[in-house]
Amino acid sequence: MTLVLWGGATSRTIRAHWALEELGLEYEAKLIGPRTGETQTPAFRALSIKEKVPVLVDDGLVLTESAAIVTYLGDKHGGLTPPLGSAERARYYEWMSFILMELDAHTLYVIRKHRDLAALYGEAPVAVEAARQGFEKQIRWAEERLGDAPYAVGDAFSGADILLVSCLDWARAYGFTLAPALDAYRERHHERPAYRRAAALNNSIQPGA
Ligand SMILES: N[C@@H](CCC(=O)N[C@@H](CS)C(=O)NCC(=O)O)C(=O)O
Repeated sequence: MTLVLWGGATSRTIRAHWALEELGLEYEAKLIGPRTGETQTPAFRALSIKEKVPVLVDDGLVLTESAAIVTYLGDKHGGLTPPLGSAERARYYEWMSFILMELDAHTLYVIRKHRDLAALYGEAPVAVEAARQGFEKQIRWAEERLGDAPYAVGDAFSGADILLVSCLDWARAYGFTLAPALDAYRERHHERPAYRRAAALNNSIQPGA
């Protein structure tokens, strides 16, 4: 099969599964968890020495990074990404950068690494508290920008919605209280058939210890 997606069980891997499902693409799912040892096999390390999922293989192209995978698939197959050079595309990049940096890397992932995975990355209560406060502050921009709109960008579903919902779900799982409009937005997108198929597949394995 041309398209192969490696990875499952996490907030990052569901983004890639969801994009593939939204676009109706056939693909082979290699459902490996991030901490099962499966990202350290020679076969996987030959694809990515980051030892992280998701990884997409499309013929000769090996692509890491969930946002890059979602955007590449949208651009290639027509859907999930606004036209290059448009104002909507500028908003798309703005949302993607914000979500990756302010909701994912600097805040939720810090909590994950230094609280839940403290045995691996070290306990850092001060960093965890700063990350919690950082998330509370940054999520206000999403609240204000989204308002009651059904989609993050313009009047169409896009990759920005995939990333935003994945982080809102992650935040809820960590006990953050979201504004009612953000919760309603998240729940509406959970009704999408593509989300349901992606979630069933993604959550059919465990992330590992
Ligand atoms: N920025 C990357 C993050 C990927 C990432 O950290 N994946 C985690 C699972 S959510 C992983 O594979 N961790 C394994 C490890 O750190 O060894 C993306 O968005 O794809």
